[in-house]
Parts: sequence; structure tokens; C-alpha cells
Amino acid sequence: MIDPEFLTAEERALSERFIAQGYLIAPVENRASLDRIRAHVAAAACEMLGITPMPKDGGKDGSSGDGIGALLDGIHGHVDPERLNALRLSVIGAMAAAPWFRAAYFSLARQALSAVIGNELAMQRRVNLSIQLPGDAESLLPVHADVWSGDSPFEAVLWVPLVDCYGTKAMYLLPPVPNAHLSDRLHQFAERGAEDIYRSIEPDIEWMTVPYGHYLLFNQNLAHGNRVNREPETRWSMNCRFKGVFTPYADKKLGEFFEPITLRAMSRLGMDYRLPGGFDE
Ligand SMILES: O=C(O)CCC(=O)C(=O)O
Ligand SMILES: [Fe+2]
Repeated sequence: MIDPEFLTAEERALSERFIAQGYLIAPVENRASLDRIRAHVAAAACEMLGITPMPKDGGKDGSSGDGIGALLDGIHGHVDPERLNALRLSVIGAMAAAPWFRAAYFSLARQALSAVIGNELAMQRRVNLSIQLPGDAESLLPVHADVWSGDSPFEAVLWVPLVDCYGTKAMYLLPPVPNAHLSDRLHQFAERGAEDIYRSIEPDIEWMTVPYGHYLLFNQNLAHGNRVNREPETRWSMNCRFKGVFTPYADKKLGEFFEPITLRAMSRLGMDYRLPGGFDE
């Protein structure tokens, strides 16, 4: 057992909440970075779709550009399901091409990530984007836990919406207690589909209400997924995995999928250290 006195009161509170709920939802720690990310994503989407003019970021009062949120919410007026994946890949490309993007993303929840995971982190190299048009059944993620298919149990997902997410426009998560029950009987579903699993957990799932300006940090060892978006607006959300850089890796390797982002001096020295050699053995 870890002596809790070694953590600050805030770190303790965040850790306990994360373990008990399986997630944290809180205002982003750097709103300017989130607005910059959203403006970049929207500009890339507009360019790909040939939409002009692009709404200005920020009104006369210096507010953070509600025109952009409305444009993203209403993108289903400009793109059909057939072109959706092309749009998604093109915007992901623009996200990856911006050299400032990943540091900006990290800054959205730097303190929470440090409290929940640690201060020497590995971050997914490519931040993911998900776009869910109202009524579209083609780009859904059926119930799963990332750890079931090659992710390390030491990873958490930082999930950040670019629009207000609520109801079926959001994602759902199965809380830790019912998730433990699901784990015990998961083998019974071996010959059945994800839809059967979903029906069995439906009474217990929790829909993640995450307004724009907030992040969701969740434990991907818990079952989660999404359903057809029955709200009248399009969902835009980003997701990215973080783990302690020295924690065990599964299929997603350091240097390929993950990259160290906050190695400290002694770790760098330790990793480079070679014992003096050349002695006669
Ligand atoms: O965005 C979603 O609906 C699901 C995301 C997800 O499964 C993940 O980020 O691991
Ligand atoms: Fe997932």
C-alpha cells in the first residue's frame, strides 16, 4: 500500500476519483491551446470540403469563436457518410503536420496526467480524431476495452471534444464495479457479438457528458464505445494515449506508437550510462 502522505492532497483526490469512477472530466488546463487546436482542425476541414469563408476565431469581444463550434456541429450539412473517412484522414494529417500540436494537446491536461499517470510520460505519436455524423452507423466503435486488443493496461486515454458532447453524441464508459462483473463473464460471449455484450451492460453504462472546454481522461481497461449519434449535431473528438514511459508495453511500442515526452535528467543520464569496460574478466 502506498502511503498517501507522499502525494499532495490534490494528487490524492484526483487519483482516488480516477480509480473510483474510471475517469476524470474537468475544464482544460490551457484554454488558449484548445481554441488554437479547434481553429486548426476547422480550417483543415474547411479547406478539404471547399467551404468558405471560414468563421473568424473570436468575435469582436475576443470570445473564442462560437462560429467555429457551430460550423463543426453542423458539418453534416457539408459532408456525406461516403466522404467522411477521407475528411477524417485529411484533418488528422493536418493535425500531425502542425509541429506545435502534440505539446498543445498535452498542455490541456498536463497536471491531471502527471497526478494520475506520472511525470515521465510516453505519448501516442499521432493524435486521433473521431467524427460522428447524426444517424451515421458506419463509423462506430462497438463496446471494447483497448487492453483487450493489444494496449498495455498502464495506458489512459485523454479524450477531448471540439464540440459539446452529451447523450449519444458522446461516448459511454462502464464504471469499475460493473466492469469487474463483465470481466468475470466475458468468456460467455466468446461465440457472440459485441452487440450482445452491449445489451448486457446497457443498464450500467455511463454516458460521458463533456462540454467543449473540458477534457475526459479515462481508464481504457474499462469497457467503452459509442452508438449511433441520435443528437442533431455532429460529434468531433480527439483521443490520445499516455502511459508512464517506463511501464510495461504491449503491442504498441515505444518509438513506434509511443514517444517519450517528459523524460527527466536522471532518466536520460541513466539510459545513456555505460559501465566502464575493458577490464580483464
Ligand atoms: O470516441 C469514442 O467514442 C471512443 C474512443 C475510444 O474507444 C478510445 O479512445 O479508446
Ligand atoms: Fe477505446
